[in-house]
Amino acid sequence: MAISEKFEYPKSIEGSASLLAKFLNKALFEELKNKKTANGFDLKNAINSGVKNPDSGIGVYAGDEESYDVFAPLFDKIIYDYHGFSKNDKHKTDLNADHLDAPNLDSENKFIISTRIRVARNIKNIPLGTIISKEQRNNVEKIVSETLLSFDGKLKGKYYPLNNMSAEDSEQLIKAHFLFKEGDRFLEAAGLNRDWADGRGIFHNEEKTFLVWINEEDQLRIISMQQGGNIKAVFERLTLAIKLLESKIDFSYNNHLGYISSCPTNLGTAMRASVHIKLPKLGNRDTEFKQITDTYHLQIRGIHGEHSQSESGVYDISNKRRLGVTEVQCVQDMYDGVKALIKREKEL
Ligand code: ADP
Ligand code: ILO
Repeated sequence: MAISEKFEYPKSIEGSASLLAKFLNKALFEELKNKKTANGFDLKNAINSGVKNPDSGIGVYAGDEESYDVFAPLFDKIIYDYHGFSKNDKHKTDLNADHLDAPNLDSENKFIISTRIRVARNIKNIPLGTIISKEQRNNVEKIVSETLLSFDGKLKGKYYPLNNMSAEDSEQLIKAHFLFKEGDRFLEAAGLNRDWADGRGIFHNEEKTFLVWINEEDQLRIISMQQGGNIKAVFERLTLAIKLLESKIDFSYNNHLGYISSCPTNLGTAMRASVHIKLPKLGNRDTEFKQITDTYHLQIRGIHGEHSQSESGVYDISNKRRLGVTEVQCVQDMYDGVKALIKREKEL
């Protein structure tokens, strides 16, 4: 923004269905427009993605942990709307896989193609990707990749920096659902694509069942995935990796919001547990499909991630709630919902 340009209430969000548009009225805009965090993250940074993309569902991003305090009059409402979590609530965590009740739902592999569980993490006292500097981003890459390279056993793997990867290799990894693509227009407007592809990369073990994305939307996305529907095995591997990483790196966490993430939808557990599942019959019955997913707090995505379409009746089904529920509950939501979906698909 040129210095002389005035920061005014954004007209583009009028009529938008985003949570930003729902809650940022003119009075609130005036209250927040000159506020900044110690890292210099301001309201313009926070809302730019939703302003540039009025078709956003949410429309805001944070720049650091402090953003959630400084812009609380806006963020708290968005958080309440998305997670049903209010400003006096406390987050809780449970990474004990023994607390999960999840016998294999589909041992004949008729419905579930693959299972993936990821969590986001960001390092304490380093700005989030929206305003991180190039040096800080490179430092995150160094800290995380060196830590991961010390892992042994089934988590042992290699680090592949993106700026050193051929276009063919990255395309193949993206197509096979292992690697992230360059951020879309939502991430672009949030500042998350700056200096692409420097400082970004992927660590994975030989089997590609344990993967860590470095410096995508969050500084770390820790991922456990495998073919088929053994949800418990995927969760166990993930919790092992999280515990190891947490013993070596201090992540941004507080008792109210849990793990701090750049998008408020990822706060709390920062967990998305998903299956790619074949539901060709239910997929043709929009209302009924949505009724079941709503009952179990699930989200439906296409098979190439967020904002993509389903192909051949295959859907990405994942937990929607992440804050105010434990990690075990997130996975249990997904498991219970998938069980109900398979039951109904069989009946049809
Ligand atoms: P995130 O999980 O970080 O929110 P996306 O929705 O963009 O991000 O998904 C990232 C990648 O993970 C995409 O390639 C998507 O197809 C893949 N993916 C998600 N769930 C599964 C799954 N259960 N099995 C295989 N790939 C998956
Ligand atoms: N900013 C986008 C995406 C929000 C949720 N998804 C994430 C965390 N990638 C929007 O507001 O639609």
